[in-house]
Amino acid sequence: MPDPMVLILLGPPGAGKGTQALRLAEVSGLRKISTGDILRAHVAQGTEMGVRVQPIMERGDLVPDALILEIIRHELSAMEEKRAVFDGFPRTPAQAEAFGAMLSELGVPLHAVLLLEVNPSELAHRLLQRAKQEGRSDDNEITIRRRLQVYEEQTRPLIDYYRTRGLLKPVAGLGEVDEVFARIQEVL
Ligand code: B4P
Repeated sequence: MPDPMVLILLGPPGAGKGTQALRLAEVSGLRKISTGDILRAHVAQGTEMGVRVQPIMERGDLVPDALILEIIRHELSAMEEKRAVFDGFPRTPAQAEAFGAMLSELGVPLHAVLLLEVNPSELAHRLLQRAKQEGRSDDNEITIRRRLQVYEEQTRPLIDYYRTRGLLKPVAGLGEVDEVFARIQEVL
């Protein structure tokens, strides 16, 4: 069985985390775990959790840490081979701390944290484009502004958190999807 391995994709909304996580999963055989996708599936299915998180996501706020950690614990325990790329998780210092503890308990190393860097005007442009294509309910101007603010306040501290642990690998997120992916492969 291949060795356990975990990667994290960090970056503001619209930086390309979901897009690049999919690529990584395709070429490396890592499983893509996107907390955003899991939450949206709950909303679409109208589960108890979905009903609870829908208004939070539509405002552009973060879902409570306890709920997210419950999802992650469940995902990790269901995986036979602990090899995954996490897209959009962790997003707060509390999530990062708890995730670190979970991984140590399981003996799974955190290989790297890829930080996708994209300027705010390009982020807004991408999300508004996606709104036209996919009609995601949190891709509207007001919510996008809130999501970017939440990123600055709650998620940006993770950059230093992982940098001080020697795990942070910044990647320029501008350019074609293929170009960004090539940069990711280079830093890995
Ligand atoms: P997410 O689903 O994680 O949404 P996101 O941050 O907007 O990133 P996403 O992965 O979708 O977009 P991407 O950058 O790939 O979160 C949604 C909500 O769920 C959060 O607001 C929160 O409420 C909740 N949530 C999720 N995780 C949570 C957690 N851990 N804790 C608490 N709450 C949580 O791409 C954006 C667009 O750019 C796409 O249309 C893509 O096609 C395009 N794009 C990508 N790369 C490009 C490139 N190189 N050039 C041009 N366009 C590109």
